[in-house]
Amino acid sequence: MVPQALIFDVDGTLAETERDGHRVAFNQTFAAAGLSWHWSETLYGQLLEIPGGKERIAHYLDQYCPPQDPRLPPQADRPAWITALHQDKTQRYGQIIRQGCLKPRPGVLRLIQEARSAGVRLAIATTSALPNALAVLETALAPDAPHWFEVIAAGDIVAAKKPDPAIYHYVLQQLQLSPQACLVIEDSAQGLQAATAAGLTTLITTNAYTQHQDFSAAQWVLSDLGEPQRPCTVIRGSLGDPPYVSLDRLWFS
Ligand code: XBP
Ligand code: MG
Repeated sequence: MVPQALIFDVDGTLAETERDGHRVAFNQTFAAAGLSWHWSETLYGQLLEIPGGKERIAHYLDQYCPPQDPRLPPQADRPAWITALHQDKTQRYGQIIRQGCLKPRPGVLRLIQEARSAGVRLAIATTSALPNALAVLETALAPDAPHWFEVIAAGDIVAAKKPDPAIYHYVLQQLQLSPQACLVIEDSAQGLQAATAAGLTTLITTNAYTQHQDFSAAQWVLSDLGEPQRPCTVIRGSLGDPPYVSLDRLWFS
């Protein structure tokens, strides 16, 4: 059947936001806080295995910083310190996204418009903080794009982030739909794991940071959603010829 709702991930799926958006904002925050931390493009690829900005900072602190570094706050004060760093990063990320010319990934806007015209419901499920998700929707899609989505589930709205399925359970509950009625569009293995654990079918569009991940549980694995005049590369699943994603091609059982 054709899905009754499409549930989109944000970072890496709607737009390429990680390398030149989130990463840059983290580095600006670290510099402004007087920290000598710098997340290179390569290191950031490894850190992306930890979804969530606060969780990523905490992981970096644990794994890459000497425990007794006198420049760092004592252990008991670290959660609040990380929250403050992350708030600063969120502000900087919003500025970067709103200044820049963030483009949606190929086929994203077309598929969303097609869904809106056909009455297919739309939702967002992202690990990123809500202000960051809204900045991407408004900048990459359209200023009123947040209103296109019935549910925008972001960041700390659930206690456990992807790969935990909580965010997808939350979206399904808000939509009052069964997992069989919805299709998820994701870019990462953590996102796929979360969606699959919630019983959802997933279409993956890969990107430079995720292309080597294990997507064997996905129904489709594509380079991007493609356009009729600019087909995508199909890595898994059948899509028709020329390959690009449109609603009538998203049949699944
Ligand atoms: C991607 C993430 C996020 C961002 C950072 O989310 O893992 O943590 O990298 O955003 P998704 P925050 O792919 O689920 O959209 O700093 O706001 O957490
Ligand atoms: Mg993503």
